[in-house]
Amino acid sequence: MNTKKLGFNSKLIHAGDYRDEFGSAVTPIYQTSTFSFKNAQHGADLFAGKEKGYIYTRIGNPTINVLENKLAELENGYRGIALASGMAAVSTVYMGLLKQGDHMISTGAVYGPSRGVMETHFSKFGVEYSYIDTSDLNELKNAIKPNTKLLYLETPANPTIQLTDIKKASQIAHEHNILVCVDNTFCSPYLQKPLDLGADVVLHSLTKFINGHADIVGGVIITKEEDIYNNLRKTMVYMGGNMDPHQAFMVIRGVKTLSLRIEKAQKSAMKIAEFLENHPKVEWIKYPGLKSFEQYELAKEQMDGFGSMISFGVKGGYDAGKVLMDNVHLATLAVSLGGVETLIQHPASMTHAGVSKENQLAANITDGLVRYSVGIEDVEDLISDLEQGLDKIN
Ligand code: LCS
Repeated sequence: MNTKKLGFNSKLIHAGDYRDEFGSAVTPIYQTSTFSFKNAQHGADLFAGKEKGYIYTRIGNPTINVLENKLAELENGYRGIALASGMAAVSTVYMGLLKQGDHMISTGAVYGPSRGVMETHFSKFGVEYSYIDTSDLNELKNAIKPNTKLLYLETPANPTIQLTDIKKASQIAHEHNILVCVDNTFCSPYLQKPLDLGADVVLHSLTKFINGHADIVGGVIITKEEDIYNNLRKTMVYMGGNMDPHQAFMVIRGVKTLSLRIEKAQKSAMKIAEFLENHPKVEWIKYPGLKSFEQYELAKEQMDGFGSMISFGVKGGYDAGKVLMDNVHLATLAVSLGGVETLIQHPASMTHAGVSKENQLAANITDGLVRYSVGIEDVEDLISDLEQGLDKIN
């Protein structure tokens, strides 16, 4: 079926569809590491690229391909590459697009390990980097060097919820022949389509909203152009960060309800954000849907909804935040995000603990910051849970 012209929800269900010889309505799991050749010539032709078909699961697999095609269509991209984790996607992008002596500019408040792997591993191979506030386009212009090859954006950023204007930042980058990659994990393609806004590559931790059920880890890279796709596909195959067929099956199942889950969660997030904003024990709050959010206009323009990630600080800093985290019962105290269950965590000591204190503070990841990922429980229950937790703070 040609699904290109269908609406987003129809694509969620049908894009990438594959029917096996039995007409299975749901994509089967091809749990195999290798595929037999019809004869020696067939094998040689597959390896030479003269014939299309499957060879070995690290290189390609029918179940994984369904997921890759579905996600590429949802992001309006050329093709997708599924990987074992979001971090496999991040490091494959760095490995494929950067070489010794190249420079990368990145949002300072990215997911901790996306920064950590650059600072501790890619630096060993002579890759240079600048972590800046990419929401400030002048700062971005000033950070560009003759050897800058990649602009790596995360918007909304984890965990500060700071936004970067993808369209304008991409224009600036392209004037200098710099490729743009956007980590779209916090939005999913339901809320933001970076390739339509000018980015060259988009990636996700599928572990979050796209799978949505906190039961697998996975990642994907989607490119706009064929040549970048070919480069990154080869990088993935050589580095070996491929997804497993069972993982792919789980994500194909999970993503079908993406819009239903996000609609429900973001409606609740708006109510929770309003509750927190008006609570006397809350010192500050960042949620793109609040009129008080500094980048509210950009959020309305760039995103198709405000999402369900909230960051806030309680009066009394970390000690008070700790009391809250230890006293909520419906929200689970755990890292990760974007699942059907609400999660709460403390970035400075958990997800971003690998980032030095100095760099945390430069990126506004303060000790008092608590991150809240809204799930699909009843919003009244979530608010009561927060209310009784906040009451425990002196
Ligand atoms: N990009 C973003 C924006 C993320 O939030 C994460 C994980 C990754 C990439 C890496 O994906 P993974 O390898 O875990 O699939 N973020 C996490 C977080 O905030 N808490 O726990 C994991």
